[in-house]
Amino acid sequence: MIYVMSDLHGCYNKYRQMLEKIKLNNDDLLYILGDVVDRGDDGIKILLDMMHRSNVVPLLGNHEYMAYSVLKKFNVEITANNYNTHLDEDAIEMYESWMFNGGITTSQQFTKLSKEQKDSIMEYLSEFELFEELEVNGREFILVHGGLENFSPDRDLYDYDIHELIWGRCDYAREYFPDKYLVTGHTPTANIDENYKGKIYKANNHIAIDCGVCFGGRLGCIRLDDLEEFYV
Ligand SMILES: [Mn+2]
Repeated sequence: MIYVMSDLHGCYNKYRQMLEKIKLNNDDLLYILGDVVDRGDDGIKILLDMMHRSNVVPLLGNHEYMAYSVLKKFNVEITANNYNTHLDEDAIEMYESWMFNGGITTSQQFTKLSKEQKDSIMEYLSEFELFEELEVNGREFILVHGGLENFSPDRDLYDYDIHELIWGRCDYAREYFPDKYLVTGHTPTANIDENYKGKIYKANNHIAIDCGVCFGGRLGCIRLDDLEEFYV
């Protein structure tokens, strides 16, 4: 079976509860569409769990992108050679923007890790893909964190830049593909339509799965084989 969830935002307990609920086993595949870190307390703890599961496939969210960009810059030894040049204005701006977006919990947890754990987290984050195309049970799916900003039907998926894919949002009122489902996180479903508060949004060949767990909502998960929904 193939499952998809998104926007865990540090909610480790909800993540573990969902794995129990769907009874994830080694023959299953679980896609996590980004924003594992920030806001909630335990983003790093979730990453440390995910990276040891060969059947969990992570895609990049804007929060991993911010975390990775900043930590790459800050996770270096300051020496006599670089102390006055290492942190330029760009790095400080990136750090401030990450903190503004709830990065403090991730930053604090990262600091407490061993050198080996830090390196393995950085290596893991560097491998996150931007999107995935799948066919399951005769249905086609595109999985991406944010959306396909500046969408045009004849634009190739590889032509979207990283910001369009992870910061962009979908126009959920518009059907993008007549024959494919676009599965996204990033935009809490309550922001698409209040009636979908805490629920997976399915309309116009969109499947939006961020049910706002870190804002007191629920964690949603969808099984692509039969479009069954799960909540904790
Ligand atoms: Mn996001």
